[in-house]
Amino acid sequence: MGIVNLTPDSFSDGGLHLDPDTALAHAMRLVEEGANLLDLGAESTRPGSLPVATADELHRLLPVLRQLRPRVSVPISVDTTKAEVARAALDLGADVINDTSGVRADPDMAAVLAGSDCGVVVMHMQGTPRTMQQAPSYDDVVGEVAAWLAERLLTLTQAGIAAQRIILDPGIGFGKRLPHNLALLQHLDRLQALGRPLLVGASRKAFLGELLAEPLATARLAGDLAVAAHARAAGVDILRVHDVRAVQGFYRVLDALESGEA
Ligand code: HH2
Repeated sequence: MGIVNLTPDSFSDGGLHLDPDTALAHAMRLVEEGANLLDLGAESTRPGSLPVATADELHRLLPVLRQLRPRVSVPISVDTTKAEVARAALDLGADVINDTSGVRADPDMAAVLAGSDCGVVVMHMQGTPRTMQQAPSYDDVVGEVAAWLAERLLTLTQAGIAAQRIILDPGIGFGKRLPHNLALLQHLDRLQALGRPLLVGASRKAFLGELLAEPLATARLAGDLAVAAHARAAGVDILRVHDVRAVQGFYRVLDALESGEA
């Protein structure tokens, strides 16, 4: 899953693709580089960020989605927690709604999703983006995230969203400190036991910056590749990344090394 941020303030690439033509070119480049799925986001969820007005989110998203949809054949996901944005995106041909609130932020979201046949990413977050990194706390992070995702799965299927449409995501970096992120990545099998595909998004995130002693988000590729290797070995279904070209190249070389063919 290649990330296309249409925001002025995303933590690693805010402002780079604000102009619709630049965003479109970026999205199409990610597909050329091997993205099998695109994720368009018009609201940053970085730690400390505040919600964006619906009109602003629509204004950033719709012109790009409208132009992109007929130009690429890969599925398009839209990263939003707002029912109105999801509805407009689905009308323009989005295939997946990626809701970082786990379909909790907007009381109308579940009904919009139930009325469509789109894929739905349900992500775990402790708190809200504004406050989530102030004091994340768990007794048993893996158990609590697994139980939370299981509860969301049940509630959403009862709301008319078939389980087969749902993808689960531990929400790396969303109300989690370094040990929490590591524990979740080390025990992905406990989340896979819920029986749904798993999405992992760790690209350029702060915990990698801590491990690498690298304050610059765009300089954390070594961490992204380590997560890519780990996720592949763990059988993660969707890896959400900024650097599609590097991750696809990394996988191609691993394929060659592991193929047994000389
Ligand atoms: N991470 C970010 C945004 N959306 N969605 C899912 N499902 N999983 C994630 O881990 C995830 C996500 C944060 O990354 P980014 O989009 O680069 O930053 P920002 O929220 O600042 O735009």
